[in-house]
Amino acid sequence: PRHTPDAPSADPFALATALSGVHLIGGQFVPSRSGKTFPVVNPATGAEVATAALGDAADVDAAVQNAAVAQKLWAKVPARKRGALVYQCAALLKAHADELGRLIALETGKALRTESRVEANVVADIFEFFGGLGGELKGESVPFAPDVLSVTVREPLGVVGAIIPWNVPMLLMALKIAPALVAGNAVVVKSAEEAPLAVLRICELLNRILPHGVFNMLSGFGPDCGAPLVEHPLVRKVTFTGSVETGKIVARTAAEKLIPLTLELGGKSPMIVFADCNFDKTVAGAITSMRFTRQGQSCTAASRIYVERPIFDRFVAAMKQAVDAMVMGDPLDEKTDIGTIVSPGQMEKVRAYIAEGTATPGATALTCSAMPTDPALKKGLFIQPVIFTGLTAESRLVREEIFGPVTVVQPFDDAEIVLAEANDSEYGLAASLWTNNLKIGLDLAHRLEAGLVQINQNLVVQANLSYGGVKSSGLGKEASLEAMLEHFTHKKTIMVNMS
Ligand code: TXE
Repeated sequence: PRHTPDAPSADPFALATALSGVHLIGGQFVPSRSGKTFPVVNPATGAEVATAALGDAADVDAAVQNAAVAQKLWAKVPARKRGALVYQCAALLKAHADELGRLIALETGKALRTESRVEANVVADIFEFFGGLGGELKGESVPFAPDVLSVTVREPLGVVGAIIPWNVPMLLMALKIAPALVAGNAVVVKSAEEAPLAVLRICELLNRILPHGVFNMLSGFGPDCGAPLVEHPLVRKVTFTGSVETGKIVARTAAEKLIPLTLELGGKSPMIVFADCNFDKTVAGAITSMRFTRQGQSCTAASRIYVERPIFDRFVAAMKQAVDAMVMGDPLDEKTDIGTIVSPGQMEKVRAYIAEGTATPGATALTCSAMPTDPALKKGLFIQPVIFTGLTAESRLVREEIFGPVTVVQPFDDAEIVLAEANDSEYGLAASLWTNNLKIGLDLAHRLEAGLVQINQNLVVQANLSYGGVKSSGLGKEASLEAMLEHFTHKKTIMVNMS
């Protein structure tokens, strides 16, 4: 029995309490087999707002076994009917978007107006898009011989293990489970330890529409709950978003089992600004591309900005002025532009990079925006955004993913040299180019090593556009029809000899 409201709740604190201490397994909200929980903390105050069930291998086994049984029945539901049910979920998610936004703001510290509510609306959109694609799970008739009928059909993979991070957990979960379900798979999701609540609420909503057991949600830590999920013999596909380091661990296990894998592993995305750009739009684009509103905790954050020398000084000054005007404060306050860092561990990581950059000879650190003054937020994980100049290509701040409100701006004189610098990275997730010369823009867009290149804009992930990186940024694609077909089904050939 649950004590969560059917109607959308305006009080994220009450909802967090009501969602405490359970996994969702086989349509039932159950505590961990061990009975253990862990705290969920509001990063804006340091206060515990809920507990989450602490999952381990026993919970994983229960969830996967349930999913395996449900999947057999779910695969027999006609594909368009599966899609129609997923489409129906979109309406319910839309009705709860504001509530989900508040809940994710509470547990991750992402500002409600600029980030959290936006994410909640994208989630509904993803369910709507994939819900309409049931009819696209079709095969081909292949010419072979006059008396042989040769066709291909798309079949589900079975139980999918989905592991998600904390930065945009609702969106990343939706990109995984909506196409997996429409394709006829069952899913077991392992939420991120920092953000187990909003995704659990989503599952609770889905559980009102979809057959019990086709999706299951476990909370817990990586080695104790994520690893057994990847290792479970009945899990036939893994889809993971997180760090490169953990992605490699997951990939090793998937290789041992010889199962397909999708990985989305972050980035160090270059933004290249030419002097002929629309100056004001490009400055605004730099602020949104860097996702200062999410404290830079974004895999596509424009954390390396290259600006053509004639406008370099003016551009850096305008960026600083724009970030200074942003309000850092309580994530749940509608006036807030910038919320908090997600966890003390992440805070330490970001501070270490800032200290290293500040101590680098020749570097300048422009600290922006003002710390919140509200005494209730004095334990909050706030970091003032920093714009670095004067760092060289060898600096760790230019090479490594910081996942914090830190960007490095460098001048350039030559398009070929800046292209080489942009490509000189282990990552290849996203890039953007800002110029009114489309000839140069398109030429560089083709030669940038990235899964996504945008010219004169920087939009967030779209349900119908393929998304995913090259190099260490990942394997395979998410979003789009192609992702559903290529990553959540296999193509079976059936031949009938009619002679
Ligand atoms: O990542 P982890 P963390 C990057 C970003 C960030 C860094 C560390 O640079 O600073 O990673 O973040 C689960 N088997 N990104 O520690 O560890 C874990 O419980 C199976 C970029 O949060 O990769 C969580 O659910 N699962 C990224 C998920 O993996 C395991 C988003 C991600 O955690 C596991 C997040 C294991 N052995 C961080 N160990 C992006 N691509 O946007 C952990 N997990």
